[in-house]
Amino acid sequence: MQEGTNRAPVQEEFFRRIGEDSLAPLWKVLAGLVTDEPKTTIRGHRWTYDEVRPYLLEAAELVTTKEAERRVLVLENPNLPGQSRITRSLFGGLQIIMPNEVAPPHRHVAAALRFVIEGEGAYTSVDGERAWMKPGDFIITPSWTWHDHGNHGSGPVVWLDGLDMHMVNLYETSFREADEESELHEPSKPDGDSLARFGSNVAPIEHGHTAKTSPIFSYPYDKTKEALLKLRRSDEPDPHFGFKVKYINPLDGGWAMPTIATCMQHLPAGFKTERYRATDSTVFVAVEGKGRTTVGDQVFEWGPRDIVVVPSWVPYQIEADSDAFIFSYSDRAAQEKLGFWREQKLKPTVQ
Ligand code: GTQ
Repeated sequence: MQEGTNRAPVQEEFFRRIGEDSLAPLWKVLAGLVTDEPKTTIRGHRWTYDEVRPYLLEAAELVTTKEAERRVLVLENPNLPGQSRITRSLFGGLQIIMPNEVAPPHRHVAAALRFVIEGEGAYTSVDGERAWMKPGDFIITPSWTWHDHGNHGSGPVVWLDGLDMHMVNLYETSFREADEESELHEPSKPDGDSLARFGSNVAPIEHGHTAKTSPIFSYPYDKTKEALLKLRRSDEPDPHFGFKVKYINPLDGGWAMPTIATCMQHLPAGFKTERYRATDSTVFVAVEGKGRTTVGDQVFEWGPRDIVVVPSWVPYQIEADSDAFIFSYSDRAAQEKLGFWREQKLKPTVQ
């Protein structure tokens, strides 16, 4: 048919007819499917711990861990309400467990990270080994491992959960199992067993660890902080990262988890990173220090325990007013494996 004639009614009728046979014209949707650059559906956002903590304590009054299974307040990206997403691909939530409570054992294909925010005396158990939690610790629950949590301390314990279930669900590969028989699994291994086997740059000669996740599942904060402070003694800060380390799987040097990338970063007081962007929308949690993060045209002030999310491909800068330690997680580990991940180190803007 010639261009210029009014083809709209004929086209509409055609679309309707092919629609009945489960067909659709690509040319109507192509630009939205294959975009020139990332068109993020999430928004930058900050949750201050001061505003969330009272809700967590209220939740602890309202529902038991037994009823809730996991007593978590989901950090919902304000652009994606009701979807339990902090970024497009990742879940974020704050879990609270009160003294003498347990969260019962289950396992699922989705993997979780725990980043400890407040309190001491709680453990998370992974396939029979307990990791005792301290603020700043990064702990992994690998895919399909039994896990339960408990609090032997005298106050509430709160941690940030990061899960990859949206990736699992994208591929429609979710399985889950709960142990209806028992409220908790008694430890079958001594505390610190994984760190003893794999945490000293050695591994048992026939260790048999074939899982894709690091055999170390607890990365204590004091060790990570010490590594960063040692870097600071001998190196200049990187203009875009300050001092930044990635949590690695000691068996292959890759990311500690197969889907989720995790890092800890140190910015000395007064340091401001240069503009940077990458395709992995990222969740940042301040452990120590105060400062602000500029995300496109948004500015978020943060202090200890505050959480900031930065969308894919939006330039951002982090500025520290006092010595800062910042944990972060994103889907970069998955993106790299698929060949999707890109970054751009932007030049300083001329004033
Ligand atoms: O602790 O097992 O935040 O299964 C969401 C789903 C935590 C957990 C969450 C979970 C868990």
